[in-house]
Amino acid sequence: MIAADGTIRHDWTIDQIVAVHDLPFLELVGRANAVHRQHHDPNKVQKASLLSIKTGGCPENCAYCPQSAHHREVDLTRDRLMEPAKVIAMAAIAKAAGAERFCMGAAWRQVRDGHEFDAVIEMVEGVRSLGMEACVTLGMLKAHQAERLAAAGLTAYNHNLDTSPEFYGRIITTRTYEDRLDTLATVRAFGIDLCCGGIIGMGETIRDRASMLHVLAGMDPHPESVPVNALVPVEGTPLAKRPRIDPLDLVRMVATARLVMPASTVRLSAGRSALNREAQILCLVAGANSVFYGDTLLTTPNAGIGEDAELFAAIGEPERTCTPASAA
Ligand code: SAM
Ligand code: DTB
Ligand code: SF4
Repeated sequence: MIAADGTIRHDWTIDQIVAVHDLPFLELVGRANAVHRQHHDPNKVQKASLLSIKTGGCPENCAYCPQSAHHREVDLTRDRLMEPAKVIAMAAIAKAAGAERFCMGAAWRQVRDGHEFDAVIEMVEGVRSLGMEACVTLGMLKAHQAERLAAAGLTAYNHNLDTSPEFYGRIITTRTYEDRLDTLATVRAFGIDLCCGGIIGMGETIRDRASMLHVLAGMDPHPESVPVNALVPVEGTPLAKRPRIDPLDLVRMVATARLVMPASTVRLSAGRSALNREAQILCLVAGANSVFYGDTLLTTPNAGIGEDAELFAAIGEPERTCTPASAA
């Protein structure tokens, strides 16, 4: 049968990944949970906070994205790059609310040298000096820019494949899959962790989902972090009318990602606000071990902090339920 036994492998075939994905549901979740427990603390869920540091007006035409300048019908206010001091203050607030990682997103096609990139470097340094992990997603970047980000202490760079190589052309035509892979290789070359995943619910097949996981699992090492997003259909984008996915499809995707990349952090990302508490917990059982935390993602609503308090109370967060050192 399929050797999804927790061994780190880079030679998965698409057919094997489809076979894993299509296992009977309880078998799949059971196996994913067993592999998850081999590699991770089953009680630990990392909270990552997201902030859009530069919003809208992006020259790329990603069909799902409210920030693309091509989708003129979207109701979104463009915003210039935020001031570093403001961003760092927001990171401190997120830390106080329990976030361990702070992720900053800019609606850029690529990084350009100059005062804006200098400001991003200052943001990364500021977030790191708070003792938080820092992640940025800025589009494509060049070697000397990755080098500067690494020197600033950047923990991870987020750059998603979004979907399979086969389906990609139906979603984005302004940049190629190869461009994405080149950026990922550049990031890797400077020792920055990769945060790389994709979106389900855009009209792709199960084989497309497996094919995207095949590209990710073929990377050596695997991306340290793999965000699994469910499409948030936004009015005014070409994918606005896509139906929401069945939550159990998201569970299957999470479980499959866990089985083919046993040691990576699997992040339950966009689309969480459409899941009830129990569906989210099922994703955590199936191997997700991080969530985006905070009322908004980049431009769309996330699961609220209030609902998340209920979620975390239900699963019993060890670090919160233990007696704080100061009171011992
Ligand atoms: N411009 C940069 C880039 O694309 O590399 C960074 C920002 S971009 C918004 C980051 C990721 O958010 C995208 O790659 C995509 O996977 C995800 N995303 C954007 N809009 C989404 C939506 N409506 N639903 C789900 N995921 C979305
Ligand atoms: C990722 O994979 N998902 C996050 C983060 N990386 C940058 C972004 C989700 C964006 C959802 C749509 C929005 O809020 O604009
Ligand atoms: Fe631009 Fe990123 Fe949105 Fe694509 S996903 S339109 S690159 S902000």
